[in-house]
Amino acid sequence: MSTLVGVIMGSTSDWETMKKACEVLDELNVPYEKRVVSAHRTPDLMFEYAESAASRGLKVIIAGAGGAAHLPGMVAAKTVLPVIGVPVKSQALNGLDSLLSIVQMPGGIPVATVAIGAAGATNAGLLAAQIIGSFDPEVQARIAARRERITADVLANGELV
Ligand code: RP5
Repeated sequence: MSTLVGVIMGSTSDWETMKKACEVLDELNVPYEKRVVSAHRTPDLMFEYAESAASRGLKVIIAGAGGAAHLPGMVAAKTVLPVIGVPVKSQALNGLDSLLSIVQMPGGIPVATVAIGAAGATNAGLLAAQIIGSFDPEVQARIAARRERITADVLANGELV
């Protein structure tokens, strides 16, 4: 299968968080690519990546960044693909800066923003897979099976003694 999801992040320092999205995509066998694309350090690359994403066959972009986290919003401004934004936990403000930078988009250019940090990155991977699953029944079936495993695990271990 061709690459369907682009996972990009502002810095290699974001990888510790963003690898959670990739782990989910690996688990669900959704083909993806991953690379550092910085809104501030490589702005031309960011525009080129966003502008060419749809014609290269990508269906969803997951973009993670921290601090002045402009990457998801600027990528969303240059593509009509759905963009999922992951606020990476920053040192100075624990990711609140990242969250507000990503979530407060002007009407007309959406970024689907998830929670700060690892849980958000995991959910970004799941959301991307769910988008792919809406037109790929095999991916959707793997997501449903994953949900059933989570539910069974809680039911099996939920009794506190
Ligand atoms: C952002 O600045 C990156 O997304 C990263 O979260 C943050 C810090 O980057 P480094 O200084 O660690 O490269 O652009």
